[in-house]
Amino acid sequence: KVPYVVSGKSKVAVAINAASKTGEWIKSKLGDYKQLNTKVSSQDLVTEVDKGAEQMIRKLILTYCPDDEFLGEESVGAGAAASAQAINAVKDSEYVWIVDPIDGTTNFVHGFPYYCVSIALAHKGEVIIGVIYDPSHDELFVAEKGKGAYVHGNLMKVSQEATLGESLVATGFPADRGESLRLNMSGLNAIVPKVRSIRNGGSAALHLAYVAAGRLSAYWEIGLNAWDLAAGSLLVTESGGRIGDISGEDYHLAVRNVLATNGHIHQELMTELHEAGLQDIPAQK
Ligand code: 2AM
Ligand code: CA
Ligand code: CA
Ligand code: CA
Repeated sequence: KVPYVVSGKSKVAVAINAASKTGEWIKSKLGDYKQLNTKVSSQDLVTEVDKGAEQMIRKLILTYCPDDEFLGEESVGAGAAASAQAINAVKDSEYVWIVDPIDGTTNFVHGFPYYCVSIALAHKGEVIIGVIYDPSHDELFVAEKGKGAYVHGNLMKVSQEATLGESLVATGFPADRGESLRLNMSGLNAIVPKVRSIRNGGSAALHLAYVAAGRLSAYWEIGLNAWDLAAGSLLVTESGGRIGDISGEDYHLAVRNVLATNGHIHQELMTELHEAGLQDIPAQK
């Protein structure tokens, strides 16, 4: 059974079908793959399912949109330099699909049900479609620029919390064990005592979808890539939230250090993070 297959050949229909079909296939491979490989460290995992899922999405999309460009995580070399170069090459493209076949591979590997397929379409550097599918919970998140963001067809709206004290926030721990981790721990130290509670689900894209759905008040993380953030960025803005670089810069495809909130607590959380040393984050290797 493949849920949410929609008819039509619009780009959003193509994205939805690719995300839901591939998500179901990924779920069917839980605990059933032969090889677990690491990229740059034992924290940086990749399986044959990540690669198979990316191939599946590429084929599903390019069959219907043969003139569009395609950027997938598993086709880019490891490390920040390779991903910066990959984004630079497509940021002015007419149409480019930016895809994370499994966001939350560590969760997938451990059977922790919090991972997703993330598919974005950017037009001349601006994200115009964002689709995220979470097969464990059978949740499909869809946003189109100017048309709102939906989960299960229901319009999403960010949460109303206006202070950190009443907020549930999320972060992620960087795979880079050097300065990025030290900075993140400094941020955690500062924020944990000020908020209602904190979560690390382990999927950047799902954290953004949860901010959009009003389930999280905010999310920040250091050292991410375009495929982690592109689809979720549109979910957040189309549901009334705010997303940008922790430094305060507006969101664009090359943002790596993300702060996404319901809007109301954006400034307060950003100020706290800056005071904790996250104002100018050095570039990762
Ligand atoms: P992934 O599962 O697609 O690799 C969790 O904190 C987030 O960090 C996830 O979105 C995860 O995406 C991403 N991530 C994991 N390893 C990473 C690495 N080595 N560099 C950058 N991001 C990473
Ligand atoms: Ca990865
Ligand atoms: Ca990812
Ligand atoms: Ca991935």
